[in-house]
Amino acid sequence: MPGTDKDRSNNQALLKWVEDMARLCNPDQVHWCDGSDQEYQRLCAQMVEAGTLIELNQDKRPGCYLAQSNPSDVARVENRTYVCSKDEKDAGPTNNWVDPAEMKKTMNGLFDGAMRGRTMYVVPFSMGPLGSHIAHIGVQLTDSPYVAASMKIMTRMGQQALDVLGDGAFVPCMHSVGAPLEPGQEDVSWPCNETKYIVQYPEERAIWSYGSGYGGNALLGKKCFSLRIASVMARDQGWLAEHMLILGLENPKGEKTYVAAAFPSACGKTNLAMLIPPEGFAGWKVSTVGDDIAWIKPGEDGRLYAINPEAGYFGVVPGTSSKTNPNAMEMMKSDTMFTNVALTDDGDVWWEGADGDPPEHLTDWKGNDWTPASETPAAHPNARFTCATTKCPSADPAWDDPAGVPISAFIFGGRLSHTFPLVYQSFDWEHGVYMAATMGSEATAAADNQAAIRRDPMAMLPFCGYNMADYWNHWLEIGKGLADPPKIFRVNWFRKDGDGKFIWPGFGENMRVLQWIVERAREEAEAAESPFGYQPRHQDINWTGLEFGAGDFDGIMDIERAGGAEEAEAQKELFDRFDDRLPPEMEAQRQALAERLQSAPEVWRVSG
Ligand code: SAT
Ligand code: MN
Repeated sequence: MPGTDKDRSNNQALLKWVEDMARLCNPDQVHWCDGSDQEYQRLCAQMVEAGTLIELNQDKRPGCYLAQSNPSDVARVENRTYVCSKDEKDAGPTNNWVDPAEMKKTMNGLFDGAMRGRTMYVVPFSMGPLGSHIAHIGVQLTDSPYVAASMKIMTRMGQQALDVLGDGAFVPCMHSVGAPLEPGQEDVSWPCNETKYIVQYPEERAIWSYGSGYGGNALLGKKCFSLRIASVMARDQGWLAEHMLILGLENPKGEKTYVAAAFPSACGKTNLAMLIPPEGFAGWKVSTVGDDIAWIKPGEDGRLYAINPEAGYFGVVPGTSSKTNPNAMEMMKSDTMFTNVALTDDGDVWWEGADGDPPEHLTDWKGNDWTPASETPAAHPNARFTCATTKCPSADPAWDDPAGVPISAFIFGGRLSHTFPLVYQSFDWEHGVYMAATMGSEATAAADNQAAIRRDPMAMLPFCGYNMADYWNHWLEIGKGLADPPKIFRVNWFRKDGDGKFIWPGFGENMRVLQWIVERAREEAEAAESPFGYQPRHQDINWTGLEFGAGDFDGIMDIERAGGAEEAEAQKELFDRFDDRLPPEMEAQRQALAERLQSAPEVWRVSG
């Protein structure tokens, strides 16, 4: 019987599931992935043969490949993503919902025979360090060799995961590109289907994904498991599954502080996770535990401990250069899978925002000729690199520590051109949860200072696997149980001046803000009290190596009473969506902000 492999696992539930799914999907063969380097090499060679991968110039990019996806399959599809809880109210107003019984009928229909002519890969993986008490095991069944190979880079994948699993429970992750082959039918380089479904069943802790081979739609350990399903597990088990990077910051005295930070997409999370401090920060060291997801659990000492469930990066490539992210540039030199960047004539890769001038001629991500005169970008804006954490020059020594790292601060950031200061700290945990719940970004980077804010609570809008209001309540509950809760901060790198120009230089200079955050977390730095929270004064920030006077600082830190009041009012729209599920603490915090603003000066300035 295809699918039974007694040598690989004795887990009866797993063996039965693989057998049942093979019967449903009807693949030509079943391959249990062992996760070895040889297996990865074989998968890549086979994909080069099939035209899915281009082997890059091995002198310039050893161990690197390029995949060019179907132009209809280039990013996560949020409008095709479903949280199918039994009760629609449990999915909440921010998720797409379909009754699970109905969705299962649809899925069974779509998956029936979906893998004909293909191999079904059994991909066992651990999210988190093998055997960690914070980690969990998943098994993905997929008919995409690109996904199987990517999972080897992105997770602890293979036999070790089965060994840790033993006869325990795993999250079943079903995946098909939805492109069965009839006998004799020739394959295409990037099979996928116009019809796409990314389905989570939170009560069963199961995932079914159909029709896409790209990123978070297909690498099911990432957003589907580590955020949507894990957030539900975390709610039930008393921990947190968050869309956060994890950063280690060591001061010149050798004292290390770990922080976790949540930003919506396209706010430079990977760059911040690999930040190199500017000159003037001699003795400071920044290290990377993770760039996208954090699983965070209370420890016996009353602190929170975080692991990065992933083992690799799936980072946006366009815009990456020696200026914006030297560490990522270093990683991409070898052993990297690129997707949807452009190909140079000598078998190297190129993207918008790369170092130097664009070459005279390229093959763009769609396979067409491209020159600097072309009107379309050479690389897709969501082009990605997939690379193992072991290759990250700034990898923290504890990135794979099963115990996790202690978190001293949470940072929440949006992309906001007005109203919000560069940085401020919450008065306490409850106020911090409210600050995180109301975060957002402007829908467009409009210069007119009028753009509406798209709310993205905790940067979890597309990733929370249950009712967002219940999730806020879970955050409140977690805080109550902590003897030493992390301090909570909001940051905004994107404030603009009257001429529509960014005030803050960003990138490595964000280190100045991080230093203040670390010192606040360690109770070593001072602050002024504003209507929003605690804010640094000019003299509280390390300015070595940067000209940024007290006047400039006022411009990025001040709070206009009218703008603040408008914001407090606008937040009501968000809260009203949740009816009786909204924790009363959230509305009380909103009203308290409105009251503080009422008695504030027209413009509150940090310089007094
Ligand atoms: O495609 S992913 O979900 O992995 C990346 C992202 O959209 O944040
Ligand atoms: Mn992300």
